[in-house]
Amino acid sequence: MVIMGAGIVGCALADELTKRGFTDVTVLDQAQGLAAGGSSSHAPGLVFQTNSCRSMTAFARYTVEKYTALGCFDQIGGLEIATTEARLADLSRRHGWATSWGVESRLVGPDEVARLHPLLDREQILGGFLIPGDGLAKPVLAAEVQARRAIARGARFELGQKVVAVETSGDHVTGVRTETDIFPADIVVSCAGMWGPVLGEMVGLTVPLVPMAHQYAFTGDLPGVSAEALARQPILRHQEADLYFRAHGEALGIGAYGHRPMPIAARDIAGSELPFTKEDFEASWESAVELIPALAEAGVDRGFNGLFSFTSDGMPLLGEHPRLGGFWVAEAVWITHSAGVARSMAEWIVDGQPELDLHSSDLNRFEQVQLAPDYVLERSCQNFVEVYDLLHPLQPMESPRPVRTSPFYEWQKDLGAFFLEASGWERPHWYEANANLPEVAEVPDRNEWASRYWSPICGAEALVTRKRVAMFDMTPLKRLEVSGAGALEFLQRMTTNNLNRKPGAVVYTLLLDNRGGIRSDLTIARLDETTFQVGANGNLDLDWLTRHAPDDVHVRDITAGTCCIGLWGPKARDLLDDISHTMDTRKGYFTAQQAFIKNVPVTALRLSYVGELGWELYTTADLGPKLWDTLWEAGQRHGVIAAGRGAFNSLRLEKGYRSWGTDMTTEHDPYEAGLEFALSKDKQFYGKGALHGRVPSRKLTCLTVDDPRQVVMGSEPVFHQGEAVGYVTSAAYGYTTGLNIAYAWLPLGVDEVEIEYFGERVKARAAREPLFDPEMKRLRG
Ligand code: FFO
Repeated sequence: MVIMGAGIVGCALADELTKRGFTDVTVLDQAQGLAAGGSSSHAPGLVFQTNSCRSMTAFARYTVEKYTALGCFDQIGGLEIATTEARLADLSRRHGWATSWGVESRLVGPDEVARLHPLLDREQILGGFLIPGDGLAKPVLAAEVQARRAIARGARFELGQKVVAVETSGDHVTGVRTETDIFPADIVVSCAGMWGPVLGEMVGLTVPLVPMAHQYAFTGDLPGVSAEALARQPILRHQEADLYFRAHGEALGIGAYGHRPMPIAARDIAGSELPFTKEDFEASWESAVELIPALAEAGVDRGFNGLFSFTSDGMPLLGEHPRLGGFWVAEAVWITHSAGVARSMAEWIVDGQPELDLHSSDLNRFEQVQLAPDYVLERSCQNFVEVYDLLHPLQPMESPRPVRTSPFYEWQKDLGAFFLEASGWERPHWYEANANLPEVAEVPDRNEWASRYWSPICGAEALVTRKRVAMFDMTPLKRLEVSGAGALEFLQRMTTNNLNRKPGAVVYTLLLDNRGGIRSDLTIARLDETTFQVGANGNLDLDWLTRHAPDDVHVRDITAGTCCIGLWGPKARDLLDDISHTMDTRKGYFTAQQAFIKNVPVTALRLSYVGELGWELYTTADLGPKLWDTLWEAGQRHGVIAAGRGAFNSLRLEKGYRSWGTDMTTEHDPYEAGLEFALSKDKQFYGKGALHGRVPSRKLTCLTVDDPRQVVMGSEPVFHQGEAVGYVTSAAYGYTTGLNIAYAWLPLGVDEVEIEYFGERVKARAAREPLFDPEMKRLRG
């Protein structure tokens, strides 16, 4: 194996791999030293573990644990402060994440903040969030220590070796060529940090990261403060001013994100420390002095603009090249996550599957449009700007938008759609045209946070769906066509349920990994003997199936060329009977048929994620407008409405349908997730062996929250008898049932719980699911 890059990620990975007995490792770097020349060389080493993302927090926890054990970490604590009410509320939300993800932390009052950090102007402080386990990593030392451990186990480090090419044969790597040597290898891991795009280009791989300069300044010595006293103060974040602080002897280091984004193309990087641009620091300095008045006297001694990697969604890039076997990437990784990422990468490479769910860091998570250089640049800059912003979980990026629109977009705009974006798609969340529905008045009010990116219209749309009929745009749902002589055998091997049914059958089934974890849940329609239409969850499904497909099977992404309307509600059949003579609307639940709806040929799947009678109606994109128009016109006498994602999410939770990536991931098996009904006993399938003898100790649990106004958003910690025992996955108010629903991962047998929400404990209790229509009268009607 060759690792390209001896920064902190490359060194940590060499350590983790050799620890697992994988000792034939060579680490190359263009620089003459370890952690020299790249981002690791200048990283100030602050490790704040708390992150909205579970796996990111897990990466950071391991980094703290490991570097502490290796003597490369000062656990002096991390302190985040609030000077506004909004930020204070946000700190309690962050405290919730830390609790959910198992990081000890507490909220502290202004006096304690002042005691912990006496330099702060006490008057401005409303409160703080203290994480005792946070602190300072020593990046260069950590790289050296881990490299030494790897070397002791047989790894080689070849410094001053600049990679000029990656050698390949067929669709696999065979080695790495440097300016002077060739290093044969079956596995090549690019840990080149912000040079990742350059190395990716050598193998036709887009590595969608953007190197950006970020300002770091050293103050002069602070008057009357000892280095010992400063060294005891926790690392500090003042997110409202985009600032962070640490001690350097008798001075402070100040990191600033408040300035304009300063991106640079990877191929143009000469050194990773650019000259300090003083004018960009002025506003940050003012804020710093305001918070820490003693800085006025200390002044700025020097600074630099340090380069490091940003991505379009703020997450790392981990995984294997989609088309070149053996070429792996672990980039856009900060010091904070370095050891954790390395551990997961080593598990992935050695065992075939990491223990943590990495879908949100997966290199292959992006849609093609999200790899456009302009998109990557604009979103990454936006991420830089927002890095410390107080972000609502539903808050979308404003540009570039719109990127992907369905064929129904013009109608949606006419109906006053409120759009949010996912995977580049514009998705209506509700339609202002529905504001006059009398049902709007039935929708209960909710707390301020939960009312953002929401409207009571969502509730009215949900109610009308259950009473009459609604059109949902399902175009963004990832669709694959799997075809060829070996298609059935292939899908039988890859998925858990039995697909050997007659053409016209639809099956709900799972993709598992080799540890029995859930990689995805799919609906698969057998259209003819050798053609299957797969309803999937995203690009990772395409990637996974493509990787495993034999030569006689074709896996094709048909999402963009097709479109889909979910026509659901008790009147759906009447509506279609009025306009289609070729469609058999009595054909059973979970069946597929091809038919014409007036002039439009459709593939109709009788299933519904919202739990109502109806069909997903697919046609080609060119016929999308005609399909919408036809259904809309015919629907008028049945009181049809267009309905958005807000209603959709509430309806599916009432029906207990899981959403992959939120409710369950590779960290969960089908028994825990309540999906054992999708496992076939009669066949072998990928991951089946790993399920043998599993006894679940936790369960995805349906909770109802007592207070209807406290609609939680997901990731909140759940307490049982005063102890944090789990966390919320998804939640929504159920408009038909009148129940405030939250799903949570909890130990078996836990009943009465409390959810911590903005620092308050909200009572909730386990409920028998599904909450709506357990007899399936609607769907089978
Ligand atoms: N594919 C399609 N066509 N439609 C979808 O809504 C979705 N999904 C994901 C990905 N693929 C899709 C899958 N999630 C059910 C539950 C979850 C789903 C899809 C469907 C469902 O109807 N479950 C029935 C199964 C009954 C049976 O097996 O016969 C049930 O549990 O009652 C949207 O996210």
